[in-house]
Amino acid sequence: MMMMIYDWYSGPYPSRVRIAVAELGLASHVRFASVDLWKGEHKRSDFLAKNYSGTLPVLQIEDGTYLAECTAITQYLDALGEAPRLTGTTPRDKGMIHMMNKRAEIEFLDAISVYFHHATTGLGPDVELYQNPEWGLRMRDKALRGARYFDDVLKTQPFVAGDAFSMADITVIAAFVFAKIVELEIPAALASLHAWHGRMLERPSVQHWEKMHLAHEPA
Ligand code: GTS
Repeated sequence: MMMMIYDWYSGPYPSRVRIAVAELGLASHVRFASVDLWKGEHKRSDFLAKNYSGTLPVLQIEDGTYLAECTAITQYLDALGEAPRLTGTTPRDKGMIHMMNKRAEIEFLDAISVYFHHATTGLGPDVELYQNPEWGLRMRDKALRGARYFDDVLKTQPFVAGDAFSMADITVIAAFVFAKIVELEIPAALASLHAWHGRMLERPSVQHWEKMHLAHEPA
């Protein structure tokens, strides 16, 4: 089985799928094709034909089908194994992971993304055709509220969706990746969130992602 992932090596959303691939031991089954966000390659018609939304990453599976949306891609990859490891097995866990993953997107990761695209120079004037700085700043505040929420969650449980590592943890890891890029400081007072993040950075999948990422960085 061979699959293709269209992404950009340093992107926070792409990191979600790269970490999922590493968690699931699927690295030998994927190849990567680079789509340069900074040149706006994701908004060109050839890419839009693969993903209507013009976002990365996109997974192309063996029959040629394109799958976009990190959550959908992660669910697909997780379903390839004998037992799901990132998206839950019982109805309760599946529901809880889906909810917490969606919260991690809406309240944290997506909010940072909107801040980046609207209240900073984002991908530059050739790509950012409409910016609303006030909305961007509102979303920065929302992201910080989200960080406080996840800190509360992690005071009483070891992982974002409960007792086990899941796709929801990966989404919050990606929020930290994006926060670093936009220099959004996650307050040190959020001790449970930072302690959780420290544990996440020790996971082989996250370390593998870091290594792949550094390998691409210009010297
Ligand atoms: N909901 C999508 C998903 O979960 O896959 C969002 C994907 C997304 O926003 N990807 C970013 C993108 O394509 C990539 S990155 O910023 O994380 O590198 N952004 C480009 C744009 O113009 O919005």
